Amino acid sequence: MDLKELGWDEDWDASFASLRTPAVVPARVVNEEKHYFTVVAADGPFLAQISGRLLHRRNCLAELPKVGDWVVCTPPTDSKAGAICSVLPRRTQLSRKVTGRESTGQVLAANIDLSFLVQALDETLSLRRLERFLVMAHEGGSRPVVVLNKADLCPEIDARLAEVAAAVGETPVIAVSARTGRALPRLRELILPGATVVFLGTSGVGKSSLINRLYGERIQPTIPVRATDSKGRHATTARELILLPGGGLVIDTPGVREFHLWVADGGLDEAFPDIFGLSSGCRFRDCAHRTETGCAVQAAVVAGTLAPDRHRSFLKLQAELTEVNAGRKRHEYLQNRRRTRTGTKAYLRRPEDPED
Ligand SMILES: Nc1nc2c(ncn2[C@@H]2O[C@H](COP(=O)(O)OP(=O)(O)OP(=O)(O)O)[C@@H](O)[C@H]2O)c(=O)[nH]1
Ligand SMILES: [Mg+2]
Ligand SMILES: [Zn+2]
Repeated sequence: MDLKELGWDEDWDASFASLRTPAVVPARVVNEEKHYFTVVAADGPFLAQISGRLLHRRNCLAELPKVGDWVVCTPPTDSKAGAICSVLPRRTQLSRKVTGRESTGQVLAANIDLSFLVQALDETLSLRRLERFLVMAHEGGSRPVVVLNKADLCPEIDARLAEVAAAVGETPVIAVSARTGRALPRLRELILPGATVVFLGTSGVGKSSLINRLYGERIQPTIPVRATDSKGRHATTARELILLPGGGLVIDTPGVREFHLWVADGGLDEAFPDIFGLSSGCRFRDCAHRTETGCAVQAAVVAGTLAPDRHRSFLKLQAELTEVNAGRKRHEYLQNRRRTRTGTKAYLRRPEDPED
């Protein structure tokens, strides 16, 4: 297998150089089970476990290998299982806040070039949810594309497209149908050889159906949505990196129902370019666009040039991020204190991976 097909390039080579020994190989994580990872190296796939050293050395859960990571491995032998010794620094990643836990981030996938934000063109379509996914994609460094699936179910595609386009600014929006094949060649063209594309969206929007169509075979299971509310039933249960015939890599993910954002620095501005653009007219540089005087964003809402919903949505996400950032600082402070007291022991637990 040519590693280039999996996305390997000169920069990865440079990042691997200092870790290179005759005993190790670079490989990409394609699948994650409870205690095993499937990785693919030049000689093919094998199962690997996290080495004890890596488990000890890491500072937080986010540093453990995830689907899409490039890792340094010792391949399995007759007497020993394969082991992941290190994770090469990620170029991009998708993270969310772990549900039910105070302030830890969970990396969903690593080294993503494009994020397909998939929604269905039915009553489940939600601009608010789309905005949230947009912030997440931008924040992690991947380029988003909005994919509106099930176009065959929608009698007024152009109107819905216009609504969505207005909410996502420059982000490309494509209406497709996994059922009829509409616009699938356009979708396929976006997935360049060696590039990694993640499919994100709630359960039932048709992520796996689209991947099956792109692959040309039914490789991922799909389940019909509930007739009453068009909601899915979690057909996909694990994230998985898939090499498409003809090149390009896609990651299928289980539907996320609700998620909280995790540490966005620039993601919010990029997901709301209209508000970002307006903010240069605010009187205060650090204007929060809430109650400040001389706020150009509030003025635009009053003048009717910015939708009140969009403003509200921005404020909500901004508040969430402020809280996440504060929580994260608190958490890091406490962790550092605890680590100096108890060594690494408390951190050896494996993360459970709640999928909602
Ligand atoms: N009408 C119509 N139905 C579709 C289309 N794409 C997918 N479906 C149906 O929607 C249902 C859910 O599709 P899946 O591909 O399982 O959805 P998913 O996003 O992978 O869902 P999870 O794996 O649960 O996150 C299946 O019954 C599909 O046949 C489409 O373009 N049009
Ligand atoms: Mg699926
Ligand atoms: Zn303002």
